[in-house]
Amino acid sequence: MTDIVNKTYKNIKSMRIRGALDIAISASNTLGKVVTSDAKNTTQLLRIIKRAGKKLKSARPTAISLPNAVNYILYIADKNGHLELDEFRRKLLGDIDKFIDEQKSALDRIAEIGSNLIEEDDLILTHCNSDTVDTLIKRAWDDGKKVEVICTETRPRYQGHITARELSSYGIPTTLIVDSAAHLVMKELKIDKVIVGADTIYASGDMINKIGTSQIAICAKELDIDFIVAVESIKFSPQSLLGSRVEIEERDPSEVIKPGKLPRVKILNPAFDITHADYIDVFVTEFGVIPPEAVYSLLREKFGWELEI
Ligand code: RI2
Repeated sequence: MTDIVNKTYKNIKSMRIRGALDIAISASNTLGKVVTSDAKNTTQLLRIIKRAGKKLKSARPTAISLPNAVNYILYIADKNGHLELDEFRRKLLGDIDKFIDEQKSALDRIAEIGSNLIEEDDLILTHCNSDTVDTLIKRAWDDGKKVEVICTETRPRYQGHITARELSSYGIPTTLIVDSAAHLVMKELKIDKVIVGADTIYASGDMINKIGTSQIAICAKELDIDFIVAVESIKFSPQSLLGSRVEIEERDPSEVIKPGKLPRVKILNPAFDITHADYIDVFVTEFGVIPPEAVYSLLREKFGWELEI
């Protein structure tokens, strides 16, 4: 069973599986498989599940959706630790399936709610690749809004190409720009809305997303363009209510430049940045559209279980 855990760990770490929601779902699926491992009794299985959860959480440090999903499953496992082995397995597998279904419906609900914010002929700029944003834009398109989308290429890993491919193959007029063209394009082409996904949201309403997001948010503020974040509540950080912060992932320099090409130059490769609440107009969540100031209450209401651990 450690094989499947190691495989998922490696896939998440290497970004073969990526996107804050997908890594949470993939870790949850993997824990579901771990639940079927051989074990003498519930106590032994609980130990195996906890070990797997710890390993999966360590795959990437920034998207809080990963530890949130794993912690939720470990919490349910602990709560049912008194059950006899077969019943424990049945209960946990049922709860994991339900949890995954809830995440998928959150995505659909966000698309439905977010589509109402989109107006006919909107020119939308997005950064990186967010499944949540893609789903929202496609939903608006299906609802008959003739939008156009500008995608930044998103150096160094070019996830903007994924967005561009995804939306253009859906029939949505799509343009790709280099990251550094964002301000000029936002100004000259008169972008109506910036819509991005997120990896982690703090109780303060600050949010973490792919590197480069914060400078786009600053440009949006200067140009008076709506800055919208499409995000499932699984990406909200309950620990931030107690002041905790996630680590900003620093990835390998080889993603930026071929090793040895600039031998005397240090390469920095931070994968995420923080956009302060002041630069965000609204979050579109599965519970509705909320301003950054409302994140605190939403966290207290929805993540009571997390603060109990
Ligand atoms: P969804 C991604 O991180 C991007 O930062 C993206 O905006 C965010 O996760 C949310 O993605 P990475 O895994 O959950 O590419 O909306 O580093 O797909």
